[in-house]
Amino acid sequence: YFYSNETTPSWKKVNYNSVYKDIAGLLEDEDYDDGSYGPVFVRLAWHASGTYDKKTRTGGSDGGTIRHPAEAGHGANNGLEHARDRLEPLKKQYPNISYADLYTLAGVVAVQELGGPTVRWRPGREDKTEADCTPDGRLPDASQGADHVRDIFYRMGFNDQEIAALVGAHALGRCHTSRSGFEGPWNASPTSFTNFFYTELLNNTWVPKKWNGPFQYVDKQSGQFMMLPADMAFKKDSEFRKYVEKYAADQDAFFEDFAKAFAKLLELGVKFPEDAPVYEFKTLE
Ligand code: CCH
Repeated sequence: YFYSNETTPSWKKVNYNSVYKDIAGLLEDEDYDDGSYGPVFVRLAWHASGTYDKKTRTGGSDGGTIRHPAEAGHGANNGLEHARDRLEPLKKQYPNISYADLYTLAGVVAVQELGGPTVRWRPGREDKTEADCTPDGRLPDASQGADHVRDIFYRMGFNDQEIAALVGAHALGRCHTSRSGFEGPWNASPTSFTNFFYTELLNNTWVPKKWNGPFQYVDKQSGQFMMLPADMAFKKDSEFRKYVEKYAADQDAFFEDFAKAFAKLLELGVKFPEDAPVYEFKTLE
């Protein structure tokens, strides 16, 4: 490439609208889970970002360190290889995109293409080495309650309203015994981004699941849907519950607040280049 300007940073050489379309093309697969990689893409973007510690300004999506065995191997990240492996061909196709940008963008594409709100996103994260991986234990433990959830998310810099909005992502996907030990989807439409996490949480009677696995809840009526102990904290804790009731009653309010909190999550600790543009991608058909 005789004419390429060597000083152009690699993040500027990527057509992100094109990457968006290609990620969207990887979502559907009738042989995977409920037919979509979208939920596990959202979980990958969140776990890549949710290691942030505002005090030490370490962790977060910058660095793309979740791809390194030292971090990929944290128990909370079990199963995320399915998402990374699915995205790997795009890293080959667009060698100038950082893993950190690719993984966070995949979360944005999944939210939008599964029917959720538009999420503002910026490129410019840079990949780092295995030495930059965060220590284990920064992501939430699903068997715990409101105090633990607050400790984890306050450490990132979120407030109760933002935490309650973020957990609405549990409208998507399911738990896998082979990954977390827990089992089942949260509702009947795990490949659609909806406010059903809140409506199911409030409207069902949740009873302990009778099994040999870790303690979790199932809905009394059908036994098909699940809640984690940490999910149930959003019903029991009166401050969280205010927002659960609001989002259950008002899907637009949920979409607006989720979009803001999710965009913030994906940017925690990232030092963006000054000229990095903000994208608001158009959702495809
Ligand atoms: Fe989550 N989540 N999450 N979660 N999560 C799991 C699955 C998904 C917790 C625990 C679990 C967020 C917050 C929390 C998704 C998005 C978000 C699983 C099952 C556990 C356990 C993993 C498995 O077995 O495959 C806990 C605890 C918290 C907070 O306290 C936030 C925030 C987000 C995104 C904004 C998505 C999506 C899934 C489904 C993944 C899939 O593969 O279907």
